[in-house]
Amino acid sequence: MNSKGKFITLEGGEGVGKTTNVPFIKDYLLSQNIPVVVTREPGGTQLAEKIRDLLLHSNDEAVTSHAEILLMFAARAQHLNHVIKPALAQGQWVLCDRFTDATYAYQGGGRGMSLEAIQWLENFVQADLRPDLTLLLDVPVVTGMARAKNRAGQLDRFESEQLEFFNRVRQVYLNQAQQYPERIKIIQADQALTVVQQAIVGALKPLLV
Ligand code: T5A
Repeated sequence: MNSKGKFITLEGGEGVGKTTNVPFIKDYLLSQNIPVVVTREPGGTQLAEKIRDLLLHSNDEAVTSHAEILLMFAARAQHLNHVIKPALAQGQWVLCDRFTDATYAYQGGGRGMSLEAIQWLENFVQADLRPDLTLLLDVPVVTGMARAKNRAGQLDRFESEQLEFFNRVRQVYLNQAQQYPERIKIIQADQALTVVQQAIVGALKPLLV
């Protein structure tokens, strides 16, 4: 019997509904008697959360694209070794709000960093660890941006980017889904929440057998 847990990631551009759906997915897995650890990137450990704060709210000094991507992977290395790998090894499932597909989309698509460089860092930091399932919540960029803007609070460093940036982010996500159709399932997220959640359950079910 394979006692290793499954690794599920949730991806998509701004305001697609990841945070909204995390508790729903957690409750669904618990209702199936599956122990689940919920976490997020960047973040998930004390040090990685400090890096998150630097990445999202550093406004005093321009953050270079190289510094940004290296900080993303530094946080990821901490998170993998202190949270994700131990949980999976104990047979727990891990539900992570964003992971390396976000680096391809934001740093690769958004910032224009080389996808080969990202792939190299992915292999360096993760070795062969990849998610078992990625739920890519997809909405038109204008819809996601409008949703994010309607939320209370200030926009962070990424949310303050322009439409073109998010179009490139979305395009790389869709390219990733085309490249890895077995792992990445696209969920049409510009529908009523109940419809979105039905689609999420449909994508989760094959993992439960
Ligand atoms: N990042 C991250 C990188 O650049 N590289 C990386 O490698 C990684 C890991 C992290 C930032 O870091 C960047 C990307 C991000 O910019 P974050 O907090 O994880 O930030 O991500 P955000 O996208 O900023 O999170 P948001 O909270 O903006 O988006 P969510 O979580 O997708 O959206 P959510 O659930 O808050 O929903 C937004 C609004 O829409 C409503 C909700 O009620 C909410 O008001 N909504 C719906 N409305 C109608 N119909 C539906 N079906 C709805 N679903 C949700």
